[in-house]
Amino acid sequence: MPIIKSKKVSIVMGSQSDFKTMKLCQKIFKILKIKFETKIISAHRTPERMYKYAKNAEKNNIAVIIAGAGGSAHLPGMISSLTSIPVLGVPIESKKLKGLDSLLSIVQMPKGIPVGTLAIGEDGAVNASLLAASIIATYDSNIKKKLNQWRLNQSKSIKKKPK
Ligand code: RP5
Repeated sequence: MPIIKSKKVSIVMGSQSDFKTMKLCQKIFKILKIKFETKIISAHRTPERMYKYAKNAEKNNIAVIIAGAGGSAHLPGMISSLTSIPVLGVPIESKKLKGLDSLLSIVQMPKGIPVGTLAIGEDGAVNASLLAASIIATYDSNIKKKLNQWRLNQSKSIKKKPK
């Protein structure tokens, strides 16, 4: 099997408390049979872990990084500053500002270092996974088939009339 096909998605998050949102990414990748890893990496609590992780991401065969963070959410941007692997940011719904703080911190990256920002919370986690799958589908026809089937199933599940 060519090496390119064995690439994985890396799901990272700033805290254990983010996992209740970010575990939805795992669910999608299991359905689509995409390889993934899951880690807690905090930009401010474990900066050295973050640096080592981002610097080794290429070597570790990571195709896409999904980074979830809440509050003053600098994790996705910091990781993106250390690697050119695409980084998708999931703003975690914070207690005090309902995730608006997380959203603005992630989406407002100054030009030069991009982060693809998704919606706040669970919708963002699911869509980040589907977007990661779309990125992988550009070079892996097997994943493309699975993703298209998933979308078709979703369409079929929408009733024509409300009850
Ligand atoms: C951020 O602080 C994390 O991403 C998390 O969303 C937020 C709160 O973390 P805990 O206080 O729950 O560990 O770094």
